[in-house]
Amino acid sequence: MSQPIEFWSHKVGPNPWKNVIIFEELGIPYTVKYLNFGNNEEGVEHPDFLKKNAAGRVPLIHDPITGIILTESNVINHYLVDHYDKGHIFATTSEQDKYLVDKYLGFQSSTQAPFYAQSLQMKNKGNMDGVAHFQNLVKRTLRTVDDELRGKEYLVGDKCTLADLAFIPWDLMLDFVLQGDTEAETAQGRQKLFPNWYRWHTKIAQRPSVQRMIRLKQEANSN
Ligand SMILES: N[C@@H](CCC(=O)N[C@@H](CS)C(=O)NCC(=O)O)C(=O)O
Repeated sequence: MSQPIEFWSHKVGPNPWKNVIIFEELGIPYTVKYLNFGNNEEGVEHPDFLKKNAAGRVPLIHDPITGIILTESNVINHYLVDHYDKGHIFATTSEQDKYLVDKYLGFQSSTQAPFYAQSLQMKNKGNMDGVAHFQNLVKRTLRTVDDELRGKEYLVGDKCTLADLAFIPWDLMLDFVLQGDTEAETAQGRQKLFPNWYRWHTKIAQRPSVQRMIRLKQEANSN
């Protein structure tokens, strides 16, 4: 692959970092442009970027090899796997598993990401009732994943899939998302409440691609 994928991202927002994990897993070359949240020249709401994504959000990719332009982190990851997973690392072995991966990706983007994000938004606005409301929904999300993982190492089948990796960037922010929640604000608290989730999260977080993503995020934020 000679021409790198162009990737529009944000230094802190977790969604684009899901794609970085898959770039790293599959060794896909990419160039990154970090935007900020706002309508200035480098902002996601600047008219130039809104022409690329009317929703004014990152991630966005342009693959110069296929000409494909895409938004939505989970859709981008599907595209990357369809085109660049030559070793079939993420192939599922049955139709049931293929749709289960999509089920968890849907749950991640419709439930995990918005609840976690709203908990932080409420904190920024100083709305403590809102914080408590969304922190309860965050814990309900963790409870759901914990229940789904009972007796299982991974969410789908017997190997790591896109579903497992999609949860990681937001889950790595739980110390902030659940700050002030007496029972779940620490890793120890979460281990006690959600032991299946905790074991799975710890294992997935140790994958080299995830560790590399964590390092790249730290580097991006130290500049
Ligand atoms: N469902 C989308 C969510 C994208 C999203 O919310 N991105 C955040 C950064 S993590 C963003 O660009 N926010 C800018 C804004 O809402 O103004 C995805 O998974 O790609």
